[in-house]
Amino acid sequence: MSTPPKRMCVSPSFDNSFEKRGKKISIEGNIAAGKSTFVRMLQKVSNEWEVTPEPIAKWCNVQTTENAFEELSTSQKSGGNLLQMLYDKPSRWAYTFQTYASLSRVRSQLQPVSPKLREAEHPVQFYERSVFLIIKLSFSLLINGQQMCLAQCLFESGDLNETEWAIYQDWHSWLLNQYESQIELQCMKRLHLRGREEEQGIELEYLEKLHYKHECWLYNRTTQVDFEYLKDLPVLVLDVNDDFKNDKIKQECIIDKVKEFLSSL
Ligand code: UDP
Ligand code: D5M
Ligand code: MG
Repeated sequence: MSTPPKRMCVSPSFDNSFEKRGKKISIEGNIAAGKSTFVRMLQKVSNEWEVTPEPIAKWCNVQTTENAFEELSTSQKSGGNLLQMLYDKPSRWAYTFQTYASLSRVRSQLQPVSPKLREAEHPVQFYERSVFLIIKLSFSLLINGQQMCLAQCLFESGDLNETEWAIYQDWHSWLLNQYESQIELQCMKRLHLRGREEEQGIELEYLEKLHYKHECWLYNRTTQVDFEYLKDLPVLVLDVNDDFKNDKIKQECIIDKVKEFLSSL
């Protein structure tokens, strides 16, 4: 079978010019670090900025055809809750979860660019975790998560066996290849504050492991990555140890850092 083209049905000149102007930024961070809160804040800053939240609704209600980003209450859910299944029995569901999380992530990240963004002079797309990377929300002790970190943790804890891990790495690298062109207690506190039912059994140890993975991946940059160039991608580290959700001054300070970072790219 021939290799499919990397991009389909696009006008090369128009698409190129958008790709030249546009920037793609991924917001990475541990569970409950504040990524969703952060991207909601970014969405309001500029008409030229668009955010793609994590498709969590898809994982909590697998059969839904509704908005993949909108969390539903327990009574609204009718499909299988894969996130709950993962936390209830990781050894059974980790692989299924990784497959579905990757698929839904890639699908949401390949949504066509909105006409408004296409026309923008300096368009920026922010993704809440992604196959691309850059901004990391950080705490002083525990820092933040990406697909690979999360999957690797599940392998190291034995919830993905060697064969599953090998298969996962194989198709994860393949997917990246196809699409590459286009806490400490604070974290735990936020996790409980958010009160997502599926996550109530998460232990600090798991967040600590994720923190360490993120440190290696984005700060020390010692994690083996799929492509050499990923090692050199610029990373902006934002300390969100203090509450920024309810603090306008802190928000302005963070937004200034993001703008400065964008103009340096
Ligand atoms: N949160 C907060 N102050 C902040 C950032 C986040 O109180 O400065 C809360 C937020 O309202 C939520 C929880 O922390 O209840 C986790 O945040 P979010 O869902 O944004 O985290 P994510 O898992 O997306 O990183
Ligand atoms: O993450 C949303 C929830 O989904 C949180 O409980 C972690 C979990 N999650 C997300 N991606 C993965 C992968 N790839 N493996 C395991 N668990 C995952 P939040 O931090 O709220 O955005
Ligand atoms: Mg989130």
